[in-house]
Amino acid sequence: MPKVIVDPVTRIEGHLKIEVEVEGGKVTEAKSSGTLFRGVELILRGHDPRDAQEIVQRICGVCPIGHATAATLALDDAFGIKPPGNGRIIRNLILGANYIQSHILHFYHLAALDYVKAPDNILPLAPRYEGDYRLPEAVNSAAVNHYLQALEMRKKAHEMLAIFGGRAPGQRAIVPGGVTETVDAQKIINFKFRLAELTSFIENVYVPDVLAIAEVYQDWLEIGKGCGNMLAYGAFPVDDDGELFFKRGRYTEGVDGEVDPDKITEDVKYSWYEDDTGGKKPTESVITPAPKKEGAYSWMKAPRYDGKVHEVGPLARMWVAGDPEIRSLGEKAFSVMGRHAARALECKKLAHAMAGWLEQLQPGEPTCTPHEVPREAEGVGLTEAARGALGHWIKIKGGRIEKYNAVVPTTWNGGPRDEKGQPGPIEQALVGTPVKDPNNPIELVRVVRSFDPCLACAVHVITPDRDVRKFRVY
Ligand code: NFE
Repeated sequence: MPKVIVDPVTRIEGHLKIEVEVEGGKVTEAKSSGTLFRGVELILRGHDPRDAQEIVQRICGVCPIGHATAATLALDDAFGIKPPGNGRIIRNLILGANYIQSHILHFYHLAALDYVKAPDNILPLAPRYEGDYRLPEAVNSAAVNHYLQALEMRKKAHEMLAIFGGRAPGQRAIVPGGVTETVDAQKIINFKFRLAELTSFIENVYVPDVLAIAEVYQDWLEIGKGCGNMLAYGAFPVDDDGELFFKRGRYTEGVDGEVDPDKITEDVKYSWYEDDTGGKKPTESVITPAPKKEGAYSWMKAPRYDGKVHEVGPLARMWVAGDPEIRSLGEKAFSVMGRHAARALECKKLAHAMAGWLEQLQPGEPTCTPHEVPREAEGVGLTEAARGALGHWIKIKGGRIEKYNAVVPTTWNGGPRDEKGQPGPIEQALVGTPVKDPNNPIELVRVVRSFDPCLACAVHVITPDRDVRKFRVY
């Protein structure tokens, strides 16, 4: 029974190792392993709580806004405050700009080269896995050109973010109570023309490219199903009562349901952390590293909802929102191509909504609610980073951070088995995947990359005594 190891999986963010058993040309067992430890929660201890939204942005350079948003929602909750309308909208626009940049990045610069045959002599488009490139020549060469155009588009998305965020990617505006930035007509116009250009790219290039690839690779609507359970915390509040543009909800064992944050747990039985008891609530979850723990194989934890495995991300968001285009695919949506389609269609939907939010800004009106830092408090911030459900939990004691925990999208999707032995979503999605040539396992990376994993979010610091292997870069 050949064992195939891909370590590290390239063209994702951070360091992920995939190990699978292949029998009869198909994967029979899979292990997903995060090979770094994050540790940012330990750094936060003892800090002024208002440092949280700054420090957590260092978790990841791709989704710092998701982390700043989750942190400020946790602080808003702990401080008992809400942002004024302008503050809420600017937070949405900054987060939305980051989504657009991130989704374009994922498709063109990380995933597309699994389907688009790039010229062998152009770096960084080569080297890559061989075989199974099926696009008609005209579609293929257009997609190669779009790879370069997409770099320009991402730059524009960063510029758009910086109009209200001060800079990108690590913005400086989002704070408890709202944002530090003010609103004026010039900023609205500067944002508006960049958003229009990005929307045109999304509608006329990104979505058509994804659909063209999906058309030719239709078999990938049947591969990489995963757990089939979907979870979204929801994001982008559209009014002061907390109505969300991306809905909160879940789909568990074929049934739609509501989300009760009390049912979120993290299991560390197969993770390199002290303690191997069952799922603990994020406020009680252990973050003390135990790199020599017997049986463990990942620095990622295994988050569960009501003890069950759930996938998070654009597919989960579009599915739980009942998006007609995604729901019309039926369970085929739970697939490699389903994830790419959901991400592109969500990007279009969000860009349109952002144009409307921009119109609601009130120049000269306040953007932040004044507040005091309490001596003792607890808070929870649930949002959606580009890659999925993101939660931050904070406990304040003596006016300082006593405990902090971030449960991130990639630990939901890429985490290991739990106490009951249930594999995580990526592990489940890999099982059954055909592998034609174990020396050239393009099928495995197609499955993994469809989830858009980010191990920087999940984990951070490498263990010094780990074996360093010889590897090929694809
Ligand atoms: Ni590092 Fe992240 C997003 C978060 S994924 S990219 O989106 O939160 O774990």
